[in-house]
Amino acid sequence: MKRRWPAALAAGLLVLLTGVPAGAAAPITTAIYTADPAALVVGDTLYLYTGHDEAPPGGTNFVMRDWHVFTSTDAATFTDQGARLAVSDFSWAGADAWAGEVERGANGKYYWYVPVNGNGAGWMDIGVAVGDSPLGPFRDAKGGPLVSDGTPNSSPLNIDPTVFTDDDGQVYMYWGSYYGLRAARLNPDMTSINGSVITPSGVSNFWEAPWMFKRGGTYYLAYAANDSGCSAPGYACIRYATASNPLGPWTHRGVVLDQVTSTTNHPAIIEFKGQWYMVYHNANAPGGGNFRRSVTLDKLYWNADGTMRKVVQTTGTGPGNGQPAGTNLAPSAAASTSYVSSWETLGAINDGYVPTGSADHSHGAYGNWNHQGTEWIEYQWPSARSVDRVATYWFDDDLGIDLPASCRVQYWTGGAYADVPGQSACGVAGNAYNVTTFPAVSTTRLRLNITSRPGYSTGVLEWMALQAGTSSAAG
Ligand code: FUB
Repeated sequence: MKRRWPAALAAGLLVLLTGVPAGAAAPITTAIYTADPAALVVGDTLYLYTGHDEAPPGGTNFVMRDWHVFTSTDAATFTDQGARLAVSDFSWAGADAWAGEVERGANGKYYWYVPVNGNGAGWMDIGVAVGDSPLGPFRDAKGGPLVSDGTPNSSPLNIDPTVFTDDDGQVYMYWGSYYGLRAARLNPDMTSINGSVITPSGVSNFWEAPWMFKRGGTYYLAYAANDSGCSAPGYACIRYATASNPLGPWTHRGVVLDQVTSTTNHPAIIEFKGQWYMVYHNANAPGGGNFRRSVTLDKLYWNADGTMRKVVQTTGTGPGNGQPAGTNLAPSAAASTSYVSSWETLGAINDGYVPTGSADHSHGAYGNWNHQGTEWIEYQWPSARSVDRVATYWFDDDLGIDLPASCRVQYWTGGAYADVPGQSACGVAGNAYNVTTFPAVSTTRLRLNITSRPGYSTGVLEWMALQAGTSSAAG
C-alpha cells in the first residue's frame, strides 16, 4: 500500500462545514454519501457514476472503497443501482476509490477509468475496467495501471481521469491534481496511451477534477480551482476553459460554479433530454462533511456566445418561497433594459434565484435609481417562445427604490411592441411573486414596462417568463 493523501491537502481542508445553507441543492440520495460524479447518457437514461464516502462522523480522511451507479429518466429522481465497481476488483490496488469516469468505446463496451491507490511504488494510479453495459458487470480491463508515477510526464497526483471521444473517433484522456493537468490520446483499445503525455496550456488555476466535453465545434474543460479569486482558502470553485483543438491551447473563460459546502468539488456537465446540467457534490446531506459528501445537480444555461452562465445552486425540491411552478424560459433569454444603475446587476432578473424577500440583494438586483417614471426590462430569445404567464419579484431597498405604482407586460409582434392581450392585473406586492397570466403568446421578445411611484425608482429581483402549458417546476 502506498501513502495516503494527507487529509488537509486531500480536501484542501482548513475548515469543517456541516451546515446546510438555505438555497443549497438537494442530494440525489441521502441513503449513502456520494462524491465525484461522472455523467453519461445512454438512450433515455442518465447514468451518474459516483464515489462512495464512508468516513465516520467527524472523520478527517477519505474512506472510499467502491463506486456506485445511479440512473434516472427525468434528472430529478435517481435510483441507486448499487456498487458496480470496487478497489477489490483491481488486484494490484488496495485503497482509495476516487473520482472516475465512464466512456463508451467504439466496440460498444463501457470503460470505467478510476484512480486507485496501487500496491506498487509511487502514489495514486489510474486503472480501467470494462463492461458490456453501462451497469456492467465491470472487470479490470488491463491487469495493471494505465497511468502511474512511472508514466513519463505524469501528473504529481495521477487522479481524476476524464475521457472524451471526438467526432472522428479519437479518444482523449485528461487527468491530474496538485496543479498538474495532463492529457494524452488513447489507442482504440481504450486501455493504452498513444504517444506522449502532454501538459496542456491555458487552463488557469487548475487544481484537479477535469471534465471534458464538446458543444458545437468548441471543446470545454471544466475543473476544480482553489485560487483566492473564486473561493475561500481551502475551498474549490469550478472554472472552465475552451479550445478549438482537443489538446488545446485552452482559453480560460471564468467560474461556472461557486464554492460549495464541501472543500472539494468535482464537475460533470451534460445535456440530457434537451436540458444541460451541472452535476457536482457538496456537504449538504444530513450529517454531511468534507469526507461525507453528496452528489447533486442543477440546470446549466448558455449565453449566445457559447460561454456558460454561472450555475445557480437550488433546492432542487421544486418551487420555493412561493415560486410559481412551470418551465422558466427567462434563464435562456438575453436580458436588456431602458436603464440600469451602474452598480446594479441586470443579470440578476433571470439567474433563477429564489429571493427570500424584496430586500434580498444577495444575488444582486436590477435597479434604476435615480430614474423615475416608466422604465422597462426585456427578454429576447433567438426564436419564438410560447409564454402564458410571467412572475415578477420586486426589489425594494427601503431607500430610493420602492414597489412600483403599476406595470404592464408587452410582446414583440414582429414590427412593434404591443400590450399582451388579455393579461390579468400586473401585481405590485412586495415579498412575493406577482403572477400575470394571459392567453399564450408566441414571441421572440417580452417586455415589462414598470412605472414608479412619485419620488421613487424601481427594481426587480427576479422576472420569470413561464412556458405556456407547463406546470412542473422540474420542466
Ligand atoms: O474523492 C477524492 C478526491 O477528492 C477526488 O479524486 C477529487 O476530485 C476530490 O473530489
